Amino acid sequence: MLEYSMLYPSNTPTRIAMRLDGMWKFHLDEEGCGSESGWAAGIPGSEMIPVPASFQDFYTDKETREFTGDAWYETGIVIPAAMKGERVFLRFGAATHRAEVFLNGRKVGEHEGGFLPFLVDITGTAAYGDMNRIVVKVNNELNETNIPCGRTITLRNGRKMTKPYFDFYNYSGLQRSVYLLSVPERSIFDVDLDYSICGNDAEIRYAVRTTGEGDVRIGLIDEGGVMVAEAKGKAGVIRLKDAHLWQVRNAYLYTMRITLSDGSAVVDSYDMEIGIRDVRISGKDILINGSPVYLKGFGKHEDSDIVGRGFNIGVMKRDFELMKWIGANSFRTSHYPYDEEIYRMADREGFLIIDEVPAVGLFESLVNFLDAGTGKGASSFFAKPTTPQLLKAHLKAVEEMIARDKNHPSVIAWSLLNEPESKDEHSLPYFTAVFEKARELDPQKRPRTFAMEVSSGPDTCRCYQLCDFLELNRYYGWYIKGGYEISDAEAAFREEMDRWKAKGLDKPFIFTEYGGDTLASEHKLPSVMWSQEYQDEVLEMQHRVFDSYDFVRGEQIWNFADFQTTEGLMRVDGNKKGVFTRQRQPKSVAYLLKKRWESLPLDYKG
Ligand code: GCB
Repeated sequence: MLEYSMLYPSNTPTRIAMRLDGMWKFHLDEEGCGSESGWAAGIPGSEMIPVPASFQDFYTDKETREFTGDAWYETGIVIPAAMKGERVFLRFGAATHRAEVFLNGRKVGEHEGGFLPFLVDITGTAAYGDMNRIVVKVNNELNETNIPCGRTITLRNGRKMTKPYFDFYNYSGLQRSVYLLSVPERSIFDVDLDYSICGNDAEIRYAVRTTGEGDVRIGLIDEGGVMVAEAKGKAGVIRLKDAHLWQVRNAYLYTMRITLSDGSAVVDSYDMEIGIRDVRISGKDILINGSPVYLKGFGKHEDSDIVGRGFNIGVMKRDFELMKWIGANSFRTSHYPYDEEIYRMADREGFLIIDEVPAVGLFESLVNFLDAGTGKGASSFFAKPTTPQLLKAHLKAVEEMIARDKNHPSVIAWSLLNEPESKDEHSLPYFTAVFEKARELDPQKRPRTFAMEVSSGPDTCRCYQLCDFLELNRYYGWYIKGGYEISDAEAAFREEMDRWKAKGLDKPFIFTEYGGDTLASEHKLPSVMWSQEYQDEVLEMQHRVFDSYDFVRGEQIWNFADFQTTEGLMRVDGNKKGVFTRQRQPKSVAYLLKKRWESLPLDYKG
């Protein structure tokens, strides 16, 4: 059980949530001496950097960009005297990949895992009505005991370097907002919600967890500001006549007002937007409110110029506008849970999210992630001395992700791993533990799945039966028989699909990755690989295959936009499989997708 509340930080009549974003002091610990040198009490130098942002792309020297080790951040805040008597926290949206937090020179908390929030209780350490110094040591090294997996090596010149087992740049730092948060001593800690829909009516089952006793009341307010239902007690059922359902690309959000009272005095009050909908899998159908949906959309990344993986509200807005323009209805948060603002926006815009835990790179690779697809990795990633620790970190990330995201109507499924080794005998117990954890923690029992690369095939994968629907990442026509061999690629693709079909699984399949790299600068007639013309041809072939199998119930192309990766022979300054450029302008394939997605009905094949 998490020791802190994962509720989104908002101001309410009883709570204060102050964003501490802005310019923070910053210092890279080149010598690895910060801790012994007392930087916890104040970091050296006068360098300033924006928070939130990745630190890598601001500077002009390569040593800073590629820095591996501890990056130290510092800021000063006056903690209002009015907060005394409340529970006071620092809340980090994410610190990649691990952090230690110090307040006025004293260590107040730490956290492992770079893509989920954590809180640090500073109630007893804060100087109220006075200046407080916050110092954060953020470490970006990769290993095999935390997710995502990779290695950290030391070059002959003594500098450290990360070798990710995954295909995105190891951006790091304080990449999401930091808050100073005060909540009452007795407060609302968590809420579980689950829905049943019956004709025009809905049933909302709720369970509120509090710290300390008190009377819990629930109010449900519609979009017009009218209180349409009320309930009393920590757990109960709200029956709503003529409920407005949250529908795909047609969202309706109620505000749920939760109060904790002592007699007539309200001790805590918290509002959150909820959407009434249910998600089920029935045979090959993915059902939202009982109606089949075909997923159209993207695997994405949080990635943009200059701020890297830092949350950028403008980029978020542009991305949603582009997804609406192209006729998409969904995305996967490949390969880690995104900033909370993105889920809130998806709730409003009616997008479906497959929420992915940062379990990527669980496939040892000799060069980097590319070997994963060739099956060259070690045969037992899940039987190493480090496996128990890895599993512990993985389960904790699942717990944090579900605690954070379970009440977003947009979140329809949990993707619990991306492209792991799923072929050896040791994978099954590991996967089973992860899948069971997700089932246990999710009040809505949403579908669970993991994304499979090509060597996890119908005859080799030992774990696909755990999935409520299958996610396939397939690059026929790109990594497999690209260019003039594309006709053989199609044949090989169909052979694989026929083998899946022969299994008679009666489950939906989603393509969570397909496509091919394309340089926005290249046109060639006739096509060659990397030209925009070839990207169109690959997609046409892949779509033709999807359309031939009725159990394919969704397509999320890789990737929404070009994104940064580690430099190497396979990547021309990043992965160029974007439908849009990194600057969010369309490649020609965007028009092909727009035409297709606008013409496919929502219940395609349903
Ligand atoms: C994959 C990975 C993704 C890569 C992609 C590619 O299978 O899941 O992270 O970026 O392939 O472009 O190779």
